[in-house]
Amino acid sequence: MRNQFITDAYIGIGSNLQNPFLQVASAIEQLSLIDETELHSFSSLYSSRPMGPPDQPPYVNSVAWLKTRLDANSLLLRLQAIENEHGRTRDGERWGPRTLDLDILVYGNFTLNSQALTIPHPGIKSREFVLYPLHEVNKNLMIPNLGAIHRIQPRCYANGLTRLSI
Ligand code: A4P
Ligand code: MG
Repeated sequence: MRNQFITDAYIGIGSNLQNPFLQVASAIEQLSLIDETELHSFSSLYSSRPMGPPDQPPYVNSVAWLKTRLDANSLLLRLQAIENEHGRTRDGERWGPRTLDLDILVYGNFTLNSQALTIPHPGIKSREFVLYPLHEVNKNLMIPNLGAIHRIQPRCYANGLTRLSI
């Protein structure tokens, strides 16, 4: 559904299968084509250690800042369609390897806690591969229920997170 207002939405992008760097770059391109939505900016691409089962390849992660008139549920549907176009399957183990994962990290000041959609994304506060790129795209971001990104990010251990050169 289309909103009257434009909302700042931050999308977490992750991949660790089938050329993750290209998967993430292609996802950013696809995000720029979503209807009612503008790609404002995106972070560097980072290499990160897998969270979850350790016997999986390293991840490439990034964060995109969108300005959208779509409501959160409509935006999620667009993200899932992009995941599917990138060969995403949903039959593996929890936190197992994937070609592309797109999560709504923050959607304006909005908070929601349902199984289909939890906003802000519950993993934000402990994940270096989310907090560092989020801080890179907007150092002034206030995350509902959590606080200022410039206070949260420095408290998070970098855990070998590496910025990839393009
Ligand atoms: N869902 C609820 N809230 C949201 C939201 N804010 N954004 C629901 C997106 N989806 C949300 O998601 C499962 C369900 O969550 C969806 O049906 C949606 O309605 P999924 O993408 O199908 O499955 P998932 O991603 O495997 O689930 P989960 O548990 O959310 O995994 P995470 O938290 O996304 O973690 N290690 C590194 N280094 N980098 C990574 O990016 N990612 C993961 C996945 C594991 N390890 C990683 C990384
Ligand atoms: Mg996900």
